[in-house]
Amino acid sequence: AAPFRLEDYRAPAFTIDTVALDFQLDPPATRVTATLSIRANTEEARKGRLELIGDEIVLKGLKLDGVAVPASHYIATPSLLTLTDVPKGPFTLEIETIVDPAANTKLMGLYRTSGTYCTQCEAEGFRRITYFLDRPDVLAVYTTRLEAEKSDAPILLANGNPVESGDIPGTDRHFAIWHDPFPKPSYLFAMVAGDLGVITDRFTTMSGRDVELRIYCEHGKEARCTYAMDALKRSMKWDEDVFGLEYDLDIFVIVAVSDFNMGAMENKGLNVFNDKYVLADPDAATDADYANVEGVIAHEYFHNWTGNRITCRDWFQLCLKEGLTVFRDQEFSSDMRSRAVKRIADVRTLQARQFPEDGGPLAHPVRPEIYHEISNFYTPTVYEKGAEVVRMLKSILGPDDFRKGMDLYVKRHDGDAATIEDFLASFADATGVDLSQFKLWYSQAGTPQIVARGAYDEAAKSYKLTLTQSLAATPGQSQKRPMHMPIRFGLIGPNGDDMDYASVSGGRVDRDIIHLTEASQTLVFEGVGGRPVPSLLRGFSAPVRLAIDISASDLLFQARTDTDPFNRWQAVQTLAMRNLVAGTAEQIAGRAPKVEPALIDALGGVLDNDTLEPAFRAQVLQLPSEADIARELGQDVDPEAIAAARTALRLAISTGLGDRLERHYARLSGETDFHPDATSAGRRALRNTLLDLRLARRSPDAIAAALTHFEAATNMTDRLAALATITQAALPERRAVLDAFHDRYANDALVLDKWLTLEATVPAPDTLDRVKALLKHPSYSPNNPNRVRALVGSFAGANQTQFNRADGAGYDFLADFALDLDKRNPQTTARLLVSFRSWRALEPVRRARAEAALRRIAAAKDLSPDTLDIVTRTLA
Ligand code: DPP
Ligand code: ZN
Repeated sequence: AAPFRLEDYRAPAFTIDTVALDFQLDPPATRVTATLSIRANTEEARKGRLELIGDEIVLKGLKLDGVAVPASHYIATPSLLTLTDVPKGPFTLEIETIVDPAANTKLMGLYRTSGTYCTQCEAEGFRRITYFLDRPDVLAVYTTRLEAEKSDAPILLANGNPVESGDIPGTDRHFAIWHDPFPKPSYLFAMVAGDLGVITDRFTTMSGRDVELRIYCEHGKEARCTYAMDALKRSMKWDEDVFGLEYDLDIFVIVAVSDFNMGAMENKGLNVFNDKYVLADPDAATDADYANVEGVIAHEYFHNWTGNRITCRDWFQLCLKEGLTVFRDQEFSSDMRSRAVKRIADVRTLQARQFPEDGGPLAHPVRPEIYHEISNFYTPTVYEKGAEVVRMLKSILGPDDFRKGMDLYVKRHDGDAATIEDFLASFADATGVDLSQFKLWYSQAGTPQIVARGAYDEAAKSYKLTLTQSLAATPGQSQKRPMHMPIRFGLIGPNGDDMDYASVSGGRVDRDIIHLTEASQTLVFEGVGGRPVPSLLRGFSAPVRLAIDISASDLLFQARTDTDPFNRWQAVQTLAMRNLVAGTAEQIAGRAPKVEPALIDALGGVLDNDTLEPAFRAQVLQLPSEADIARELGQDVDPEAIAAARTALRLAISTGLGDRLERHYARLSGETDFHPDATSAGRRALRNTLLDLRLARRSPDAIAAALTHFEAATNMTDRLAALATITQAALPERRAVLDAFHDRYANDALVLDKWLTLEATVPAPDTLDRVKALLKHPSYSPNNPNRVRALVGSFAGANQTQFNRADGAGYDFLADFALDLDKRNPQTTARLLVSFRSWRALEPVRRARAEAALRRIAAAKDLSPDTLDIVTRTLA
């Protein structure tokens, strides 16, 4: 099929003002009647040809202005309804279709999950319910009527406010009518019907509007929804306080379901969530789970303005809502928790997920300009790099002007389907700042590299800093232009404080921001009192790779003194990465690894520094991952050598820090009550990190300590941390603890996902066989995306040595698995195959085996468009 291109965008020829939907719910045969009020927009449209999109649609009836349309006046295929003779003036079209929710394993459109009817329409699911102008720039007012058997679906929900409900006399059926007064695109439509438990609450908005809040879940799980409700109320308050944005309906509903392709969905007034981002209690959820629930609840709620009230003109603009909303949820979590620790965690995610995408065959701009299958563009680039671009905008403008731009954007575009041009124009017009060069961040793919060189002239008291930016070619883009990059910085003086300077030339510097705009710029700072240690890219102020010629002793100094906590963490990571890269080369050459003593000093200094918050110290003590090292190397990657180097360094650090690990661990012990707040979570994180580092020695006492930690744990965070430590060390004791864990949680699918993940990520040669065996385990379910991701997704995405086995068995397994799953759930299949994205960076033997597996998938008949697209681009 031909690709979609941004440059081909045309405004819709027809407008749909209102949509009335009637669902007669029945598991194998739900009857949907859609009544659309339509009018032509263009002269061309007034000629009478109307095309509505469908996907696997079974048409049962078609009426225009109440009269059946003659067969000679339309052509209906499962994917397209063409009417050849519609009126020039406004008209009403009534479309009757039959849907089989029970057979819908794609989980797009209307489907059943654990007996509940639910919908997922983003991006292109609505066309699986009825024929429609299924594109985000067609905004209509929806009224939804649901009718079902009372016993099958006592709860009937749709977008908007409830209007009416009641029994159908003489039957065991009932109905409910919902009306959403805000015009919206079809991707934001939702309905849910089922037998569900609920918790309720209320929120009074800043203008005094009383809003009813409800969270629905499976019966018996209500108590696990209270944290999500608390997070929702905090999100509503925060958006008022920070952005002045208020909720707009009488009711806000969240439904947790167990079968869901995405994390969650921001349908207007009726958010549908993957239950892993709603349910949390101390016995079943880790601190990370709590943080994710808080972040995703906030994210979907924030979409009510950035996504729903202002939506996207077309799917090329996906980052307009996603990048901005990720930025907003990151800021929310930073305000709720520790800003420094949140920033480190977000940058770790960005580097682990987005950098490899940007550096491989799937690289695409934050705003793509071409796609075959939009489902494959819900990517870390659109989301996480999209958020970084908004963050840079705020750094360039400053917080006050950023807020002015946001206010203007909302004022100007409320009710619109907008573009990135509209978004940037709001900021440019509100502040007078020229953002034309900045806009390149939306169109140029790839991670820029900045090379920094500094020189201090003692006699002249001047410091010269040369910054050079470059950007490698990416698919479809060979030539790149220099971008506008905000480089937050400080010049650290001998006593650890940032030094003042008298003047600077060679570029624009605002407060602590260098505006790098040229390919290369030399800034000369005059009146600098002593030789500075440059602290660049503070807070990771731009999503780039920074190469800086800085000595180990200066990094150690920076780790001790930098006023920017992010760069203190970064200094230690840089030291560790240098060790790990050198160590990998030594493994390959068969030489003994050498450990930089400055690294042990830096780690020990942070560990012992009680002025630093525990969560931050835990982040510093966690070394770069095997995947991080592979990315840093960039070519001829040998995952075994990397793993060996990392194990050796962990042993050296564990030995070097000695009994300080035990001492700090003991000091943090003794807490029994569980509180999910960030401070308590931070103490658990540090204690669990210390346990893990100690086990790097694999001594009998360290093993005993890990087993005791597992047995004595009073919450999931500690229990899972011990289990992860034991399994990651591939200790023989792992079998017994994994089995004990499984049996304890045998009826809790979300916890069993953690178990599946641990099983799949053991770095041992028998893991692949274990994964294959688990595919037949009763606790696994082949059609549930969470189970698939927990087992197969973790194996392919998080087990570097075993997925990348030199014999290619890991790749062959993923290919077989994907070819089978593709028949049932293409979206989840395509997502799994992203694990192949860095295949070209592997050493030659593995590279050849990965390529063979990819080519085998590509050659298969009847691939879904999703999978065909990913595999084709990965091989290109
Ligand atoms: N539901 C997904 C998200 O919120 C897609 N919009 O990111
Ligand atoms: Zn989103």
